[in-house]
Amino acid sequence: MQILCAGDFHIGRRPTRLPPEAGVGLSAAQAWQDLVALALERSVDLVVLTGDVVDRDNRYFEAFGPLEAGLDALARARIPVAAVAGNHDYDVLPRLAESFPGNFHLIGAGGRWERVTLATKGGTVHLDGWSFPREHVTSDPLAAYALAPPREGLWLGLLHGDLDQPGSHYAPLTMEGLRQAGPVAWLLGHIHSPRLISAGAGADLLYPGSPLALSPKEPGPHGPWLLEVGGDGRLRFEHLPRSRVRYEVVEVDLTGVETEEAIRPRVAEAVRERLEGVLVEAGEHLQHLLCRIRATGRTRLHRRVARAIEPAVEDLAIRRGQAVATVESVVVDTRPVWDLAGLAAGSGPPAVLARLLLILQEGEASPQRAELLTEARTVLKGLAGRPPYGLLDRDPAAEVAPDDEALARLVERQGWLLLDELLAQGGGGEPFAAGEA
Ligand SMILES: [Mn+2]
Repeated sequence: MQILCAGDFHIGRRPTRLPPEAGVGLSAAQAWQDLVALALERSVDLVVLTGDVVDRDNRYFEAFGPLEAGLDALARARIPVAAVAGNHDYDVLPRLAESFPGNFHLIGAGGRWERVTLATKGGTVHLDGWSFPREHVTSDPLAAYALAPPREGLWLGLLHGDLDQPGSHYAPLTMEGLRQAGPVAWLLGHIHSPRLISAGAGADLLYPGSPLALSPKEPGPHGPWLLEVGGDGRLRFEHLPRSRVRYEVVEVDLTGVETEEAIRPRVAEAVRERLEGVLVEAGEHLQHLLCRIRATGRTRLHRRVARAIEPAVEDLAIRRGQAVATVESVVVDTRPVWDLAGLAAGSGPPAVLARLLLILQEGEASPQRAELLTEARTVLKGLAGRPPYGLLDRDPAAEVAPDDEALARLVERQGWLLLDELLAQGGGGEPFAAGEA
């Protein structure tokens, strides 16, 4: 048995931050049409929709035509559709169900648990579902769930709600409650980032996520899921990353960049690399990759990066086949390069720190450097395991016995960070800043 599952289309919406010249077909309505085409192509046994298929703000204008056309095509191919309503389409989906009696099953209308049993060509499936009766629901719908286990066939739960957010106004659910309720898997809606929770005992939980990526807050792959029931009766989940739009955070290390003109090629290279990587996964389905650039590294341009980088990359467009990658926004997280020699000649804590950093830059033969590292090693040993320094354990360079080079890198990095702090507190350290013409 093959089940195609998706939710949170929000038909009526377009992905945010797309440039105005972005291609047509980058809409939630198109993502629905793509899902229908895929269901027909694979000749699946069932399509499951987990709510918020239609966006509340735009519900009648864009949604009805494509939804009716798609449901009509699925009905003609005898592929049933089961759905629960979410907080956005609690009023639209029941009306749609009336137009498609027999093939479109809205389960649990009005917030009452209901079981729909379907005899598909791949076998019998029982779907226990609950639909939003109104926009806000502040209690866990599972509290009223009391359907008895079916005698045979696949047993699935279908629900729209917020997971492990106790104060949520959108049907707060608990992982424990769902996993112990009875069905072998819960197909969920509301959270737009795809998430499969499938370990240990208890039901599998799947948030299929929105099949079209809609916001930079949901980076990474998006697309429908294919559920397959194997011979052993267990479910297998396959994510199909078919979203035409994708958001990615791309880190660009500006270390060594000395001029404003050198920023753009550095960003372009990183964007090109990411586009090629994403295309390996998404293939011909990807049309637009929107990159959030996070500029990092230590550069003499530090204080000019924020001003220079956005105009330098706003019209950047890297093309590969049908796909284009552009920059959606920039976060600057670079650090300055300080003039260590100038600082070391001064006085106070920054001078002491600058002298230490200069010693660290000396070669391995330097006795001063060796002495410093021995001292650092002793201090580090004393710190390891003490609660406030637990984070140090996460640093691969801070393992129990780092070698001299790893230790030098660790001390140097911490030294630079401390120097940034000291100079920022002391009024910015303007007189010491190097290369800030
Ligand atoms: Mn929702």
